[in-house]
Amino acid sequence: MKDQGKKIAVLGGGASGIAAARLALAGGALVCIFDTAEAERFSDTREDLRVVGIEMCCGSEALKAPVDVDLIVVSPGIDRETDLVKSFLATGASMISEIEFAFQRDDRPVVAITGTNGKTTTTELLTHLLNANGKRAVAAGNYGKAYSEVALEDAWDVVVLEVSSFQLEEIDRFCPQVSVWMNFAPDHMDRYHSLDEYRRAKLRIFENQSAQDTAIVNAEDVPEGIVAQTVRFSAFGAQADFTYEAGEIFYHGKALVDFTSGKLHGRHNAENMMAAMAAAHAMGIVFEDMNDALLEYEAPAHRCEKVAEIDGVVFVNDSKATNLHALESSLRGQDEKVVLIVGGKNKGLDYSEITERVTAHVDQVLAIGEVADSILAVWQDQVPCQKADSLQQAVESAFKAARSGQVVLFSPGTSSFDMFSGYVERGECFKNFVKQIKPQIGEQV
Ligand code: UMA
Repeated sequence: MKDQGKKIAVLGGGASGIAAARLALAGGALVCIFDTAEAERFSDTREDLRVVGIEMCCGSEALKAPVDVDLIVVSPGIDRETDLVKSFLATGASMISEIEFAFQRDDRPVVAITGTNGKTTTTELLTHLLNANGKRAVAAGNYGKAYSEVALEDAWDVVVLEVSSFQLEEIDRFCPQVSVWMNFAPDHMDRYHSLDEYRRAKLRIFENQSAQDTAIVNAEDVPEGIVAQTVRFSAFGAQADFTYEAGEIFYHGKALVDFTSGKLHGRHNAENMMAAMAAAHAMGIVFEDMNDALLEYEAPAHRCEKVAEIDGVVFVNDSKATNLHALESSLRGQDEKVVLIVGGKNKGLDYSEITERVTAHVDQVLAIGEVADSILAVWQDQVPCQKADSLQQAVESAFKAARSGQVVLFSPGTSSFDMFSGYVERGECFKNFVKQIKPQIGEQV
């Protein structure tokens, strides 16, 4: 057994920490989880863990690192500057991230996907494509199960990992057979000192790949220094192996799939599809066998999800867009100008940052929530704007304002906590209000 007799300290008692502890235990290690939250939070799990032989040390006790630790496994949400990490590093033991720990204990091929936006859709779609073609694939990592949990399961041939910058920070030998770089935009600035530091963490996805491996990258942002064979994609006109034109996806000039007859919406989703196709291809699936699986795949709920078409007006629910970058990326993905429903909690965001995008892609704005007045103040001189008192009123007004063939896009660009418990409830309400619309000419589909 790989970890026989080793003393392994797992930092963090969340999903990844518990999974790593179980994996360490299965390898014969003596395991203890250290978590600075108070013990009461773990009253349910702690006893279950103790019964199988995993100890847990909580609260201020967790900061007293034992001197004889052989290996530290850190959860992604805990950064190097916390007291917990500092006290363990002071023991001199080496520290790796949970995904590194799982990678060293699981020899199945890994496809890893990173990026600021689109990684969950790409992870899901690729997993679906592989499964539809007889490869038993599982989605894990930052999305789905923790990698360490999957490493204990026999049911899989391929692991499709969504990976965050946090998970990549403490890797060592982690080497995906296929790495995917969706895009990059500012995020997590509460953890990083600079944008460059955040980007460098993400770029580690490529650092152990060799020329036998594949790197699938957005042609608008090709990172330097990649050693793996590079495949590029772009739905926005950049020179690439995978391209998009008039609703179709092309590979080296050959049409592969009619994107518009599928269930995804927007060019950014066309890029997610290209990345998934490129990764499946690198894993040995031929393009001819992908079509059905690509067209039947539905977007995860609340991420540019096509909800209904009423009298030719298409309603798209993008309630997951809780920041301006997500809103901007949804707008950029639209082929024609949309009617936009936007707004929610006032997080102090500067809506003027995306005015240019709004004027290029929006015919009419309906602003809701706490932030509605600030949105009107910023955009109303550039594009017709109206305030709605509720989401239901906004949906009704948007339907009146939209032409047949036009999209009503609900992409709030901020969080929902002024009106809803979260983006899921907000998206469900949007869908219900759309259902209540009475068609004037055609049937709802
Ligand atoms: N903790 C301490 N001391 C500290 C800080 C935290 O003990 O100083 C403890 C907390 O008390 C808590 C534990 O650490 O009990 C939480 O660890 P964690 O934040 O790593 O959470 P997990 O439950 O293990 O979830 C993590 C990922 N979370 C983060 O990266 C923040 C999950 O991604 C991931 O799905 C899961 O591992 C399984 O691999 C979530 C996420 O929000 C979805 N990711 C970020 C994002 O997508 O933006 C990156």
